[in-house]
Amino acid sequence: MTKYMLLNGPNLNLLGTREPEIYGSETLQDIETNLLAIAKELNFDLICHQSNAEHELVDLIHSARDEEVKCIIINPGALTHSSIALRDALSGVGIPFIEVHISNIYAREDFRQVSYLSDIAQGVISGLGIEGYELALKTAFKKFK
Ligand code: CA2
Repeated sequence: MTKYMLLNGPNLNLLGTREPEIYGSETLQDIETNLLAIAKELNFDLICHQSNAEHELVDLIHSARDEEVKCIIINPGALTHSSIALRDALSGVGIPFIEVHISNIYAREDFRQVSYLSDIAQGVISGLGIEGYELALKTAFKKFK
């Protein structure tokens, strides 16, 4: 069965608990439940992980190659703006990935307007709220089988 991976980075486990004006009121569990329901309906596998640790995200990206994941949907959190390690991991495994941000990073602080990943991503979705994850997953299913 075709397999995809959803990765969420640092602090995204806090979704729904604080800053609802920026990130909405739904939890990461709500997001994952919704995406897993889509996976069931469309008959594909979805592996979901969140980690606050950069090295764990790197290891998960490496594991995606062993698992023959066809596309990674990743919200790298604040690591977007700093992590050469995540960039190297994603380019190293050579699996297409879609970068998702709940907020519009281009309408926020200057430091959030720099992504170390966007130029090697298949696409970037930023500012569409949690709908962005669904859009990314459905696009992955259409494009990468
Ligand atoms: O907009 C996004 O999805 C971000 O990737 C979220 C990151 C932020 O550092 C990026 O610049 C943009 C932060 C995630 C933190 O999420 C929280 C949720 C609720 C309460 C506190 C933090």
